[in-house]
Amino acid sequence: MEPRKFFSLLLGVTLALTPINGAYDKERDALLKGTFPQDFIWSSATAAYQIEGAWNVSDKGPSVWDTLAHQGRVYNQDTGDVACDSYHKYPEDVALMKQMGLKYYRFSISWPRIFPTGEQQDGVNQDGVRYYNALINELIANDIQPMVTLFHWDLPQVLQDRYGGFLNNHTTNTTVIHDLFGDYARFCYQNFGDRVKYWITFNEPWITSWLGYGVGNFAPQHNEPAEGQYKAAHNIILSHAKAYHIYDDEFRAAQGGQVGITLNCDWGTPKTPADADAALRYVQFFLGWFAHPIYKNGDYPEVMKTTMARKAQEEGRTTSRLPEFTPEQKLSISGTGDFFGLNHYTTVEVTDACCTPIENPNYDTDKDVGTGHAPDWPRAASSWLYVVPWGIRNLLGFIKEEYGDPEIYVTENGRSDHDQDPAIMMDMERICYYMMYTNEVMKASNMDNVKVKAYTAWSLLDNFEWLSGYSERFGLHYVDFNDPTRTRYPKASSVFFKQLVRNNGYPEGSEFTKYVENMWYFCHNTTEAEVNGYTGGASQISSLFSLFLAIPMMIAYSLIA
Ligand code: GBH
Repeated sequence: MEPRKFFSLLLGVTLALTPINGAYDKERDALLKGTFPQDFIWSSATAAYQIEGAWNVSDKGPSVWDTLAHQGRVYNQDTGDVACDSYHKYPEDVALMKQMGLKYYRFSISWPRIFPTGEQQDGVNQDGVRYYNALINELIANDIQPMVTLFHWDLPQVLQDRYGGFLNNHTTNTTVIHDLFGDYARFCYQNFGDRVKYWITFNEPWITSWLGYGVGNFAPQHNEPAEGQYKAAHNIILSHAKAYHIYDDEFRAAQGGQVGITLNCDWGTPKTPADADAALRYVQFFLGWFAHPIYKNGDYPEVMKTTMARKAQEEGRTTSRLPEFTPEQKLSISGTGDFFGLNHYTTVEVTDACCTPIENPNYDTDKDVGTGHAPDWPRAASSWLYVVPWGIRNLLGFIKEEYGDPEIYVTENGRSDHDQDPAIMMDMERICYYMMYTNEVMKASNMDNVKVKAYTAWSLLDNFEWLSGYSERFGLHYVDFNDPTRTRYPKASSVFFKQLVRNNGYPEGSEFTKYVENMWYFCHNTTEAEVNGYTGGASQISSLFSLFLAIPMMIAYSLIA
């Protein structure tokens, strides 16, 4: 018998013996066959602090994340000092992408690696410029297009010390942080824009604002939960607009690229029909906070403004904790996105909690909602990451309706595993996650006519997962962080993803789609099994299936690869 047939048969028998309890919603969760539009962008993403290492080589300045990590505040006292050592090993990273057939790569530039203090007038780190030039050239030489994030959370520490970072005078005309970000953006356009055609100003300003300047568990650890996040967000939106206009005015004609921002949002689904307004409010406070000004009308969402005005009254304040944009600012903010960058991982169940005034208000309670998760939603290694594939389709539909049908680039989506021994190399649950989520994205594209132009897997590599350090692994490739050479090893999911890219979706009749069909109900069932009492969760299921399923599947894949 032909080996391919043999493994296919083995796979079929294994699946036939797998108990399926059928708790998925057969209609909503059904596999859609078909392909993405021809020019669809398949990509994978990383971020500077999470992979580069080389935290102090040449003149690189410290970032707020260097500071936080060096204070021992990360799980296991991990730091990004070496991380994946991509500062030295970037040709290997590019080779991995090439091997997977990826034509795009989303990475970020470290601001303090370019300007050690964050300010150009204090000096430029030429080795930093050389590094990004070399990376970009290596990508282009391998026919991979760079998609560059200017800010993925690693603010130069000096800017935090000198100006309060994004808290800098948020409502006056003497704010320097907008100009400094603009200078940095201009420098990047000047030096790299001949080759970089996709720019993302900020990655997830929600995180920087709320976790960085509100809660303060993320860098720069500023704890001011009543107002810090609103001030920071205000400055970030204005800094984004500045960087956008600089591109528009000085570079677009010559370079012809696109500039957008990447926003993160969990989809909010109402727990009961009575919670529908609350769920909308949740999404407006989360996504609309940034998307409404930038993609709609230069101003915060109406529901945020009225809610915050009412709270000001209740709290006996004369002004709202939500700042106001001036009319000129509104004009300059509105329409500053050539595309809509979206990072999405999970969904929450929302309940109405309106309207109990509380003594120490914060962004979470400002929304007047409660959040939870349905009992049958399986969870990844990250405590916050519940696997709810249909959530992304709902969110994409919301963005289409709410923001005038923009071109949407999914700039991150992915699933974590625990760091455990033996390593999870046959990462079936990540395969299932990518399979189910990309299929929902395809439904949004092909059935709902959402203009989804790109899908980006987070992440190319296992890397420094912020406060969780190296304990949560999101990679398509495994990195051994105890090995000084930081060797990369492909996980099963990288083989799966390669097939997905090659097929540009799930075309009727292809070998790949046949495998996916075989896997489909298993994927929905695995996640059920985890909930229904496989207490070992990810590990137990993965080791079980590495024996019975993953190994034959891997071999089968390599035969059709
Ligand atoms: C993205 O954030 C980031 O862009 C990326 O850098 C990151 O590695 C990836 O996702 C995976 O997390 O419970 O207080 O520790 C997604 C948003 C940010 C949501 C961190 C969960 C944990 C907050 N995530 N957050 S906390």
